[in-house]
Amino acid sequence: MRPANEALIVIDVQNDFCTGGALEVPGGEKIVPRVNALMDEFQTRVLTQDWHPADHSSFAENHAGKKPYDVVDMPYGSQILWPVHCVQDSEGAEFHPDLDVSKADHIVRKGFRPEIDSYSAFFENDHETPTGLDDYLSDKGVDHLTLVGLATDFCVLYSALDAVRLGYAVTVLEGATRGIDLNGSLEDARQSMLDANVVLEP
Ligand code: VGL
Ligand code: ZN
Repeated sequence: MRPANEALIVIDVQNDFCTGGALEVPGGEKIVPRVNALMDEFQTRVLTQDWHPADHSSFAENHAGKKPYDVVDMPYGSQILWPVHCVQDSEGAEFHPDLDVSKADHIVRKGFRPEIDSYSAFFENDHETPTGLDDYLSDKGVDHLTLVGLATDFCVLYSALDAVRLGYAVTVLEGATRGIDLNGSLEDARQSMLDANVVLEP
């Protein structure tokens, strides 16, 4: 068992990010058995859940003339437009059926405000509106995070970088992540994480 100052953060292991999902991450579901096993090792286990309203501003179909993967300027910075995914209460937004949700101590839902996307488990994409996860972990005396989940180059990346900024020691288990890899984003994400002193382990 890991010591009490360590937590496991499982990012967005949801149907829409797995094979056949609306925003499929190749092989996304392959990480599930390892994630379940990891949950037995940690005393604090947090799941995040991408949780968008149907009118969410990150969906290409909510922008006239735009298509998925176009980029638009939002008040908080540039935003990639995605296919409709993880709509609240839809099957696509549910956790993968094999993920052992009963082992989770806390679930963070994010991306529920129509006007702003939220990749990170800690802050929305304005980098200042908190999700409450930092307070939850700090209250438990957690200062080391192990991150796994989907997608390596978006929600795992943003969560890892925010966690470092907040003062956590951060390890990403790459073998328990999968990436979207949009125009080389997976390699860029690895480099950004290494530059930020995130420890990448297999
Ligand atoms: C994610 C794109 C849009 C992710 C979520 O979980 O990495 N990526 N929404
Ligand atoms: Zn999303």
